[in-house]
Amino acid sequence: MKPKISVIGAGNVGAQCAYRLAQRGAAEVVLVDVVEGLPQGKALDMSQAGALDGFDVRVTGSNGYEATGDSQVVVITAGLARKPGMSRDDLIHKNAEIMKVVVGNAVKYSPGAVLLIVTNPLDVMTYHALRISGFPANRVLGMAPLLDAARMRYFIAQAMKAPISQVYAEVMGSHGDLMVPVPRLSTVNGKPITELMTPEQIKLIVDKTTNGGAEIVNLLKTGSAYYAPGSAAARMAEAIVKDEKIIINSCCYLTGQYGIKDVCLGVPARLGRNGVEEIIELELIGEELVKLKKAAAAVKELTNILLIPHT
Ligand code: TXD
Repeated sequence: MKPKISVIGAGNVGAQCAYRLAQRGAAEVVLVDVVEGLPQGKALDMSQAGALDGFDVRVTGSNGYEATGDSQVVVITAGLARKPGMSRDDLIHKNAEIMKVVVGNAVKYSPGAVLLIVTNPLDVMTYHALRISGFPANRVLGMAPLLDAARMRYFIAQAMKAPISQVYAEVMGSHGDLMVPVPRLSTVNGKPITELMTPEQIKLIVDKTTNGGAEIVNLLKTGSAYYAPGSAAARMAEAIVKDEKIIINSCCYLTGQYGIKDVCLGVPARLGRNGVEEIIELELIGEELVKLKKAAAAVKELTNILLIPHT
């Protein structure tokens, strides 16, 4: 029997995530949304695409949570997305309320699941979900650094005229202005971009990566990016259900790694059946570590608006 992955929020990101999961055949997929007919309609549409795309997994839609029972991973994309002029942080109170309802139901029906948070502001919502779920920290993580790294890989590939498959990008920190792209650890064919590009070129890549989401919001005008975000969430959910043990930068609860604790922040993590199975501590130097700590302090401040510390 295939494992089950539920995706809560059948909007742009949730639908793309569900569709990628179905295409990859990683798991049975359940799509949930408050809007009547929306998850059912999208699930039906995706299932019919199986005849064309060559997949045969069960995709169902529901407005309730019974169908999500015993999911191995619950991906949470429910919430509001940014519009032009809004920061991710503007979404905090509304999305925190939605998160409370969604996490409560996810925990009730799938007490053994790993929760993969996508809703913004990502680092704050991951912490919020961890706290309200009562789950151990390894079973609640967030998707953003993988997306941010995909964006940086794209910008590097473009600048270097290199195939994107040969580009690696290291991105840590928070999903927002205090993102921490690390050029020294980002490579083309294994060579650090600091040896391949000028400081000006690198600064441009870092700026474009940090503003990658805003650039798309400004173009779309009615919402935010969803193809790459949905694919990133699907990739992480797949790594977890397949117990891949691969390293994917994720938003994780830190307990002293990098000298940071009691905050959820983007760091490299080994993902497997138990969610975050190991947090990797890279040797950051100088400004890199300063920027990471600055991001941690900012996320903590924002998190404190909503919450009491997790114990
Ligand atoms: O890197 C990242 N983490 C992100 C995060 C990248 C892209 C988008 N990011 C955030 O994900 C974005 O800022 C939003 O907070 C979420 C979802 O973005 P999306 O673009 O999918 O938004 P939509 O299309 O508006 O979809 C949200 C859906 C919509 O269908 C609502 O009806 C539903 O969420 N929704 C709910 N579903 C279930 N239960 C409740 N309570 C609920 N409330 C709203």
